[in-house]
Order: sequence, then C-alpha cells, then structure tokens
Amino acid sequence: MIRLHHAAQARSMRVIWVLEELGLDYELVSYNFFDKSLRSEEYKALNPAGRVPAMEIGTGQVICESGAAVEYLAELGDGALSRAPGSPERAEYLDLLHYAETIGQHCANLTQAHIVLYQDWMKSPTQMGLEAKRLAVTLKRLDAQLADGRDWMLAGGYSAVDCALAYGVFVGARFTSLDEMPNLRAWWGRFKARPSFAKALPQEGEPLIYRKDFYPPPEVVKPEENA
Ligand SMILES: N[C@@H](CCC(=O)N[C@@H](CS)C(=O)NCC(=O)O)C(=O)O
Repeated sequence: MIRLHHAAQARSMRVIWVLEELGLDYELVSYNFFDKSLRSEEYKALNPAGRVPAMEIGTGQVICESGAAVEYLAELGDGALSRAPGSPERAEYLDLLHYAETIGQHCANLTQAHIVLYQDWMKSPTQMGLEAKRLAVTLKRLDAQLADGRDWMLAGGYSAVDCALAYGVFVGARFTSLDEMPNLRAWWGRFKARPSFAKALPQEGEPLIYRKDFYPPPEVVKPEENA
C-alpha cells in the first residue's frame, strides 16, 4: 500500500493527481507546512530534507522527489499516463516532466519572498519582481506548447506531464497573470474539470500556504519617475 506524506497546497498535489487518475489505493498523511512537523526526527527519517512529498511505496523504499514519484506511478500497470521508452513522445514527455521543477523553483522562491518572509524588511522587491517575470517566461512556454489546439501538453493525450505541470499553474497563477496565456488558461480549465483535481485540494480546516488568489509583485519606482 502506498502512503503519501503531503501538505495542503504543496508539490505533493502532483502525486495525488496521478494516484487518483490511476485509481490506486493509498493512505494520505497530512502535515502542517508551518508547525515544524516536517522537521521532526520521525519525518526526517522518511525525507531527510524535511519536505513533502515523501511517498512510501510499500517495499521499505521512499521516493522524496515529486517528479520521481509521478514518473514511478505513471509506469505502473499499463502505463497509460506514461510514455514508455521507444514511444515517439518519450523525449518530450521526460523534458516536460522535469520542466515542472523549473517552474516549481520560481514558485518556491516567490512563496518564500511573499509568504515565508513575513516582514517587509526581509523581502527584496527586486528579487520578487524578477522572479515573477522569470516565472511568466516559464509559463509562456506551456502556453506555446498548447498553441496548435491540443487539449493536453502532449499531442498524444492526457499524461502524467499534465499532473506534474499543473502544480506550477496552481501556484504560479498566484504570482503572475495568465491573462496573456489563453491556451494555458483553457488547459487549466480542462485540468480543473477532471474529477481527480478536487481530490488534491485542501480539506476543510487544513492550514493553507496560500490564503490569497493573487500576490502582486511590488511596485518598483525608477528614480527618474520619482523626481
Ligand atoms: N524538488 C522537490 C521539492 C520539494 C519541496 O521543496 N517541497 C516543499 C513544498 S512544495 C516543502 O516541503 N517545503 C518545506 C520546506 O522547504 O521547509 C520535489 O519536487 O518534490
């Protein structure tokens, strides 16, 4: 039996989406992102970095990278969500699966800047603005990926790549506008309409990382405009 260690609104959502899409049995153990429970010795025995996800796969082994967990699960059974070696979409599949963490890193940096660093003096407006712009560039690549009218990230249909990338949109849209990314917005609408989507949403009363739908970048006034 798979046991997934998870925190609301964290990267472990990717793994829940795949587990749900595949209809696999699993136990969900939820943590509070803010109460230091991820730093307990017990948890660090599972994931020494003290992060989520950690996925116990029933063999005594634990997968701690969300991308690896997604890839591992997608290859179970008939591998319907995967693109096996030899598949014409294999290279694109792996590239996008790992690209999810390029987006994820900007989301993490912006989460730290806007939420974890809770006082203004701790924050760098320059870094926040730059990260938001860099995040937008990474999301625009996804908008372009969908420009030929395909429904899902791979032309061959829905895959684990959609689950991996969805986390970047779930968080990324809180830090940069998707207004100029119509293909990505339409894809996000389709992704949210799948029954698996809601299964990864926070449960009633769970502590949230993101309490707002949008965290605008700080306004930077250039000196000449300030005169
Ligand atoms: N590359 C890892 C990153 C895992 C990660 O940083 N998870 C965040 C939540 S989205 C976390 O647990 N952060 C807690 C912390 O940094 O203390 C993955 O994809 O699983």
